[in-house]
Amino acid sequence: MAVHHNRPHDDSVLEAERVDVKPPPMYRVLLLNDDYTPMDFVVGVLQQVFAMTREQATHVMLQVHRSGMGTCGVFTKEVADTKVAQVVDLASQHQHPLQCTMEPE
Ligand code: TYC
Repeated sequence: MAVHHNRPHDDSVLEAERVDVKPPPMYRVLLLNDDYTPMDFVVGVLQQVFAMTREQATHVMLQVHRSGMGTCGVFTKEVADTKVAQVVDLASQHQHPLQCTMEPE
């Protein structure tokens, strides 16, 4: 999408500024299964960090538990980085081996 943002409609500027607006790269945040992290802890983390309802969080937790991996959401890099760090910090604080990672979409 090319948007002519700062170009006045008169001839007061010699060079029009062209601002190229495109969607930012997106990253998928993934949760990994393990044998030790309690299910209710995973559900709580998904509710806190990803603003899921208890029902949504339970659905994602069970998907991860059954298949080994699951998607928490797709975000811009900054937001994905922050959420991965929040999950890793919470798991570490409670001495759970829960792993969270991200991949480009
Ligand atoms: N497999 C864990 C258990 O049986 C639960 C669990 C689910 C752990 C999802 C991690 O990302 C995870 N207690």
